[in-house]
Amino acid sequence: MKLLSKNTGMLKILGGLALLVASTDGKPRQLMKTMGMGRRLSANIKGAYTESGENIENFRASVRAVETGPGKAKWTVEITGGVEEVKAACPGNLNWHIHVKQIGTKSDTDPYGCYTTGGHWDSGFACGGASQWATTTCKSLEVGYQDAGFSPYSARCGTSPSSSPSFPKQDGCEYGDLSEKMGKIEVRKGKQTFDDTFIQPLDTYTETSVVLHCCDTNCKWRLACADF
Ligand SMILES: [Cu+2]
Repeated sequence: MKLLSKNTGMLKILGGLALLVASTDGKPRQLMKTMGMGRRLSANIKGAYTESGENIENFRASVRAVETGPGKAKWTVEITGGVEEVKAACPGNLNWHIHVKQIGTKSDTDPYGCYTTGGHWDSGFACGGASQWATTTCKSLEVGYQDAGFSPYSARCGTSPSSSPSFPKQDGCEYGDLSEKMGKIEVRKGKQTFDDTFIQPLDTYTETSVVLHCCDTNCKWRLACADF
């Protein structure tokens, strides 16, 4: 009798668990999103185009992000092809940004359309040199890129006095300025991870793109790109 009641109790627990799983179908993901976790972004880069006009068709890289908490994400960049060719063209590491537009019309001199993606995502008006608002609103705010007379970007981006591990000096940067926030991408095979502590909910960026810049001389050359 005792055994029977024990089994019945166990059955009730199992039944309850089954009911709980069934009734919350789809909701855990929703709950995670509400808590600022689990949203994802990914872009697959195929091909690169160098400043000297060389098309590195075998360059392959993926750029992924997953939200890890409110305003936080972990980025993973993995380069899987074309490393030696890109290294030869770009001896330095690569800058990388979220650009505001997806890839548009491609051309002979822009075979991957990286120059059609607009400026950096900057909904917080941090106003770096390639901010989406660099020639419009940033001008009226009188915050120059490196204009010492006003408020240079270098004095705003990542200069918070806080040194808390959960707040490691990324505030004041453009949300899309991934390299200035977290560091440049090394040109090597394999995965590199970056911790972002200054980012909007990742579904903000579903209509944007990621652009990699060759940082040999001026970091402006748009080497490769892909839509998120
Ligand atoms: Cu860029």
